[in-house]
Amino acid sequence: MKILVTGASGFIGSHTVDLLLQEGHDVVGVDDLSTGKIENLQYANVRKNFTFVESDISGSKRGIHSLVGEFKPDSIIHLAALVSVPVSVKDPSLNFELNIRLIHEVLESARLNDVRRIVFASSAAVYGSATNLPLTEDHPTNPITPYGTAKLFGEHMLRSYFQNYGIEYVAFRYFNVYGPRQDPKSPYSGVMSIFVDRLRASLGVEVFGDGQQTRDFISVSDVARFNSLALNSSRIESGTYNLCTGKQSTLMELLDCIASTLDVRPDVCNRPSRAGDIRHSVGCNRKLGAMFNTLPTTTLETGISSWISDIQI
Ligand code: UD2
Repeated sequence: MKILVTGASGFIGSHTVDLLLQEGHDVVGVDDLSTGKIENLQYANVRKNFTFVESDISGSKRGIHSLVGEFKPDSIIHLAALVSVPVSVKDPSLNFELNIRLIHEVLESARLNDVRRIVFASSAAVYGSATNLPLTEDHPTNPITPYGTAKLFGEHMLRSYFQNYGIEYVAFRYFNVYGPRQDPKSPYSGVMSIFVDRLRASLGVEVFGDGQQTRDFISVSDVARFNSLALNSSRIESGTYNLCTGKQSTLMELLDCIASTLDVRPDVCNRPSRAGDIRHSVGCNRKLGAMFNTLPTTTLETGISSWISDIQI
């Protein structure tokens, strides 16, 4: 199978590329290296079945149309995006370019080149404020930010291209993904990468609020596995799926787990709750399990300990 991965050198993209290569697929990865890092493709770049293209696929030079026309992939996994929710609020035009116009171009390139299937990185941000938990796929979608709204647009366009042109699709609503290669240095980084980074450097951490807020943390290794299943399963039911563990962890549980794995006593500074923070988030993964006959398997403890041993190698 020939697979095009957009956003290949990013956090989720690079793990997905590595797994697809291990499974023996021919992979073409494209990334403009604006947030992704070439070091993330260390394993991939020495593999014969991998081609890397450094390009901005939203641009006219080696854009998505020319790449899909040149490589003729069977499937595309579209992970290239503006990934920061706060940046989408500060710069909605950039969000429009990268998260709305680009999915349209990806779909058009697929239609014009007979691509069979698209896997798309959507987000739990499509739900907005939850009215009941756990979030199931039929929970109302009321995204609050330009980012969440763009992801919902992407899901609807995928459905429309499936209905009108027969292009199969899976849109995964990612919950809080964590693991190796997640950037801890941006002010918008996920809490796990910040905590791991700071505790490893014997620095204190900030906890916004009482630390009893909960999230559904999913390991990037599980995310890569489901991305591959969505691309490669012979039969799929096109649609949207929560990609989550179904387990709720409090921030303090998370901190304890990281601290005990590193064998440190965390120096915690309590801060007021972050504006706009949601209190609890957890997804239901029943639809995911029914489709793929498997569920995410990595517990928080094993995910954190394998992440930390990966950094220490
Ligand atoms: C995600 C987005 C965020 C916003 C939100 C909307 C990311 C990284 N974050 O936030 O931009 O769109 O969804 O629901 O995509 N925390 C600390 N200390 C820190 C960092 C975070 O206490 O140093 C807390 C934070 O206040 C929150 C929890 O940790 O209660 C998780 O934060 P997060 O940014 O990792 O994820 P989330 O789901 O709140």
